[in-house]
Amino acid sequence: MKEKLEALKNEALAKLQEVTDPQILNDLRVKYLGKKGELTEVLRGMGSLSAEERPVIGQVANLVRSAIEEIIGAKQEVFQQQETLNRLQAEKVDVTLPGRQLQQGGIHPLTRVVQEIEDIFIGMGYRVAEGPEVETDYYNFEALNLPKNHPARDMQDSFYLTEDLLMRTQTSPVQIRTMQAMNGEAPVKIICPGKVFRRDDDDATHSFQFHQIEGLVIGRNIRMSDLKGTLLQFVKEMFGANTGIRLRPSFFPFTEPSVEVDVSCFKCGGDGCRLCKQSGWLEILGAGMVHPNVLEMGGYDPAEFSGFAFGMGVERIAMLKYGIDDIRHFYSNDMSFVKQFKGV
Ligand code: 2NM
Repeated sequence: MKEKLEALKNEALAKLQEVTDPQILNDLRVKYLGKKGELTEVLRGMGSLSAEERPVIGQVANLVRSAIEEIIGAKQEVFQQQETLNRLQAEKVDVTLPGRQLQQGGIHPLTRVVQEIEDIFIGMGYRVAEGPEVETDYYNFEALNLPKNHPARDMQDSFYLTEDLLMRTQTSPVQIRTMQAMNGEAPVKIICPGKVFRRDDDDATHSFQFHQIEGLVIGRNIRMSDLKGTLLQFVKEMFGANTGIRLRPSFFPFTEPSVEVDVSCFKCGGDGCRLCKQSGWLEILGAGMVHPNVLEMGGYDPAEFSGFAFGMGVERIAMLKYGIDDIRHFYSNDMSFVKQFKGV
């Protein structure tokens, strides 16, 4: 029996020594050490041994078992290390490869200018109000004191959707809606940014769709000097502390009196240059004291309340500020145009 065990050990060790595959290793483990394995098979014969022989053979059997277990253990260790190495190799990352290129976005110049203007007026206590781009004739014209026969109401100049609905031609309808929603409460201090639409042929300085920001203040004893001081403060924050303004008489149906507001050229400081066409001034705002009829339609008694309003074109300001020579650049989705403004 001892010889049998020795033979079993030698055979097992020889075979195990050569194993290169974990699956075969496991098969051999079952073959020799398993419940129905060859060692168990040999030990089954122990019953026929004498009392003196039994412990001796038992010891040999244990040595055989541990010798086989040891080599299996050692092999398992090697296989595991190999597997780890293989996995590391397979998962290897070349950290020197160039990274995936991320496109850096930028804020569109129109958005930038709108945000800048909003921030300045928010800093002066204004709220931002928004409203629909499709308007009724009433809010877009009637409530703004544009009489039925006014040339601006010509079908040729606006995008009419029905007899009564059109794309708003200015953002002032938002101001009428806000006034009415206030139920005669004062003060009102709002700016209304947004898209407006005019039926125009596009060229370098005209677009059928552009952006406006209009402002409105209503209260008791609001005067022309409040308008002047407000706009002066605005242009100083927008174009620099040395900027001045100049008011020229003008006409709008919704304000009386009305003014055009020029800003001293922020490029030459008023000396005259190409940007201001040698005049030293840039025309960027329209403004005036809110017409009594408009106050009334907004729900304010003109005997008790007064107000000022102003409006400016966002594209025009952006074009002056960034030296853009064609309004169509804003809408062309040309990456090389937009890219110039990233990080600006
Ligand atoms: C401008 C110029 C002058 C204006 C007037 C109003 C309202 F709603 F109060 F009547 N909103 N905006 C206004 C006045 C707009 O844009 C050049």
